[in-house]
Amino acid sequence: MKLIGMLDSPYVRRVAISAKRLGIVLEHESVSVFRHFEHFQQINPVVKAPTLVLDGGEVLMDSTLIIDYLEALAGPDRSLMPADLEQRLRSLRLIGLALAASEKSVQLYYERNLRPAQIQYEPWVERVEGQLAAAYSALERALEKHPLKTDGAIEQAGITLAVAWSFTRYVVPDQVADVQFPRIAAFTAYAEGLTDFLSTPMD
Ligand SMILES: N[C@@H](CCC(=O)N[C@@H](CS)C(=O)NCC(=O)O)C(=O)O
Repeated sequence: MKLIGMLDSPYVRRVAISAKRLGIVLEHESVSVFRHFEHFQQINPVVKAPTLVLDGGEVLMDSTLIIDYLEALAGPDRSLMPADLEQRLRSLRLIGLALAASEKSVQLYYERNLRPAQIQYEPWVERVEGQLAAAYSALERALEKHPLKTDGAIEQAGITLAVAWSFTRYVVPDQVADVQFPRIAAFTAYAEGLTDFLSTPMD
């Protein structure tokens, strides 16, 4: 199976790290949705990263759906999601917030780098900045209540949270600071030191 997309995308990176944690080997092709648009189009006409090309030629997209497929392939014993309902709910909530934070960071990045300055729409930018701050504030509060473990194997909530924070700090560093969100920053520092993160660098 082939994972298509650049690791500077939080969605591609969470799939790549999850596959490693699930014990699934993926071939990786670093194709950019911008610089290699036409090549990407030939693989997936919708040009969305990540794209997963299965051995039989089927094409999957959307990180959560790709991870769902990889989870099913790996089997329940290797799952990165807690089986316990209460813990699963907590994980799903963290993942939802971290994905929203990734999405808002992408939107700000696109706004700043793709849209000409003279047609930027400030009320939209402010709205997205507020949503980004709200997502990280809720995540920080959630970690205060229930810290993520740093002494066992990292799970999907931890992977998605750390990947999101590293991405936001990379693309819109003015929006978030470690001192504002100390628990998220500390957990990300721990995660970025793990072998599966170190072998899947963002840049
Ligand atoms: N919900 C999707 C989001 C994927 C996404 O938006 N990826 C970006 C790259 S970070 C992309 O494909 N951008 C090109 C575009 O949307 O045209 C997922 O989880 O995979």
